[in-house]
Amino acid sequence: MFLDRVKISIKAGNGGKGAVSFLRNAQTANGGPDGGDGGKGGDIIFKATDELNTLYSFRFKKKFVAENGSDGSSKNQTGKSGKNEIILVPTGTVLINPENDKIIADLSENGKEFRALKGGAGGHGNNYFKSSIKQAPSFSQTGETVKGKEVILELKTIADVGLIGFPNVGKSTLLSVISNANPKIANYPFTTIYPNLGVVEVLGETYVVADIPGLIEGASEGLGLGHYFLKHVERVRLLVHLIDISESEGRDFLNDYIVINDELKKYRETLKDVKQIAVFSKCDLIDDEELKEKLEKFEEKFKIKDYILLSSISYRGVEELKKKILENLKKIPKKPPLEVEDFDFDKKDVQNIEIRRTDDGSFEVSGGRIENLARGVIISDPRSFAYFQTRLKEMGVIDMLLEKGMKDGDTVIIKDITFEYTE
Ligand SMILES: Nc1nc2c(ncn2[C@@H]2O[C@H](COP(=O)(O)OP(=O)(O)OP(=O)(O)O)[C@@H](O)[C@H]2O)c(=O)[nH]1
Ligand SMILES: [Mg+2]
Repeated sequence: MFLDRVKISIKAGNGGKGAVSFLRNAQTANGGPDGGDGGKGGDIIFKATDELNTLYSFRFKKKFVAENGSDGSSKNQTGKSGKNEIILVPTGTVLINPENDKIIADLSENGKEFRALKGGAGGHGNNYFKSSIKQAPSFSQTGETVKGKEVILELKTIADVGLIGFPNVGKSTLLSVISNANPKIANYPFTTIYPNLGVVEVLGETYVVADIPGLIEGASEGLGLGHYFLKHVERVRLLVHLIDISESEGRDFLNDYIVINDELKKYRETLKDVKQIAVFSKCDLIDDEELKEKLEKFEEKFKIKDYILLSSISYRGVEELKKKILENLKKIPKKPPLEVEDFDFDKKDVQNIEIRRTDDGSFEVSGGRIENLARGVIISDPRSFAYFQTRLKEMGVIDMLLEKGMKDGDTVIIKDITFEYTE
């Protein structure tokens, strides 16, 4: 079973809580604060591998959560960091932000990694908060919590060459004779229902060929299977276009050539600029005289003299085609990875400080980091609260509130904390 587009949800680990602890041993009956920091949460990392060629496994597992950081403990021990969650995807997988359909990463090479989400920072233990005035802080900070996100995975096969043409023209048969692949072959249309990849070896060099399901008229608008799979030839450097010159299925071979090229162009304008090698398949089914006549018509109509006469049964033209593909590939530079949007899920969350005026005139502040900060406050502890206020100032939240018209005596609400602003 093949699957090449799927939406999954991912969440990095939360940071661990900092510890509140005081050193106590025989030498120091009442020692200083020694609560360690919480550990960092695990990251979400995508990694490309050639071992996979479909996103099928994501059909059953759609939720990925990295481990949370452990809480800090006494003796200044930092909590253990959460384990990263490494999600393996087939090489050629593209990550898309479902919010705007923009590409955020292109895992175009075996082993390439992309860190999609960063784990939350661990909270500081009370040791961190000791200063000349806070000699014995009895508070610590909770770890940063991170939000889950959704991401679309789309597989855009990476191959050097794409085999295209009507159904049943012999694409899979050709792939089976030139490469190590073993695709299904049968004498009916749409035998191939998902792309097959094969590695071709010729003159001591190799290249990768993708055989995609047959195209028909209207493929670019969704008819047949072709449209869905055209994305797998978007990235090839060379197209090998098979045309059944024996017309074994009763179509006109000249028209076949026009229809397929039209569909490519309709699907994506740039596909028409991809270099093509025209290959006449099933040459063994017609005699030389018929072949000659047909080739003349083709040359006359399209002004193309450069083509290959092929029979995957008698092997006519097979070696010639393999070499011709190699020659062409040498002249065409490798395609760079797709352009990606600069993207940082966490930043977006953290920087989004929102201030809302409630019905009774209070100021309600929300947003990633502020809420995290508020979680660590122990209201009953004046030192904890003072620290919170200092941080609000440092982060520019007080200025933002003043800009929004906050005055002496106004009420400010941040998560569970409500306080009155005094100048
Ligand atoms: N005589 C002859 N038959 C061929 C040749 N190549 C393929 N065939 C036959 O044509 C039929 C279709 O071949 P496939 O390779 O499955 O065709 P395809 O283009 O992959 O078809 P779809 O996957 O349906 O798009 C099979 O019965 C093959 O044996 C050839 O060169 N000569
Ligand atoms: Mg096939």
